Amino acid sequence: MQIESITLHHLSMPLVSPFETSFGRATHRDCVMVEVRAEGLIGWGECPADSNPGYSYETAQTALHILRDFLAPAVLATEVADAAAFQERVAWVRGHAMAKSGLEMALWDLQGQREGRSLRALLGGESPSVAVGVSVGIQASPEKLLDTVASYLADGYRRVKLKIKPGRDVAEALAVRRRYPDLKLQVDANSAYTLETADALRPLDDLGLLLIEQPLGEDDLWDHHRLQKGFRTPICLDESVISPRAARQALEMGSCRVINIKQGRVGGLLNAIEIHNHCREQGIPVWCGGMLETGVGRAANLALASLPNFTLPGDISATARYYERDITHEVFTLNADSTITVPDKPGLGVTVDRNALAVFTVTKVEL
Ligand code: NPG
Repeated sequence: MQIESITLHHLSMPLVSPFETSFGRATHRDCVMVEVRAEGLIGWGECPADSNPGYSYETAQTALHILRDFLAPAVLATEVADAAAFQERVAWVRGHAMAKSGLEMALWDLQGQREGRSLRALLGGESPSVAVGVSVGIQASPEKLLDTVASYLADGYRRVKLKIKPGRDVAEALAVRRRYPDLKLQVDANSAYTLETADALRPLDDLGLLLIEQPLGEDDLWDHHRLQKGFRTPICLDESVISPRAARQALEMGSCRVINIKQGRVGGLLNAIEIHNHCREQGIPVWCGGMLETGVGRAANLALASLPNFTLPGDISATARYYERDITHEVFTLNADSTITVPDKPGLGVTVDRNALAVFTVTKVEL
């Protein structure tokens, strides 16, 4: 594909309700949409770097910088065969996985449109719909949490993830477990504990949780191994798995028994598939994480989650859980069985609503 132009759109989108995690409270979600024109087609990619470095060192501003000054120049006005060719060309760029993933996604979208194949088909996905759950932010009190969970269950979600942090963990999980003894339930600490303070989490081991996600440092593998030894509940890694190599090492060390795959965090769909395949060979279940994506990133997550080893429900909720107005014309809804249907049109299978895009654009860079 001959790459003709690239436009970067830094967006800030209001969330339907504030989302609180151990690293902060968000009322808006930033991202950088990458628009790539080639051969009369337009491909879209979403870089999920947020306004602040609470989850990752990457921010929308660092992603704009890396995309504008290094990644886009590597492909502009050149022939790029596919996502693999792009990754080879930018392999010298250290880190900045989310920036890379945004441009890579746009190339997949272009490839799919050109070949008339859906992203699911390109990636080797199987299921036409994928099991999903909902991620519930830290609430004002355990009572408020029960109300919020009840309303998501009324919406049809059949798997719930609770955000936790020190002091807002066991009582909350216990309250939900008592009310819903059979609910598929898991917790996510986003690196809020140390090996020492994680002792407070011990009662969680008796709650029949699907998993405990990223309790310790975002750069840690070894202490997670030590923690996992003392827990029957699987530890799941998110932040710490930044590449296929990190995934392999985490499994070799016994740092976790489940992996959350986010294509943005690992540098794109190619790396995500590599991690998926390795976990499958090792008998390790994976699930698709979410970063409050717009309809563009959500379409990519759905295609990815249709691969066979995504055996646990993903953090891929319906559009209405995140945004009153999204930037895609397509709106994702929850099916009665707590699944979402994977788009089957060519490429990502979604179209961007230019009016909505303009409403949420903070900065636009045309290259
Ligand atoms: O459904 O997209 C979703 C949100 C799932 O909890 C979720 N994401 O730590 O995994 C996380 C968290 C997150 C949100 C991380 C935004 C980074 C940014």
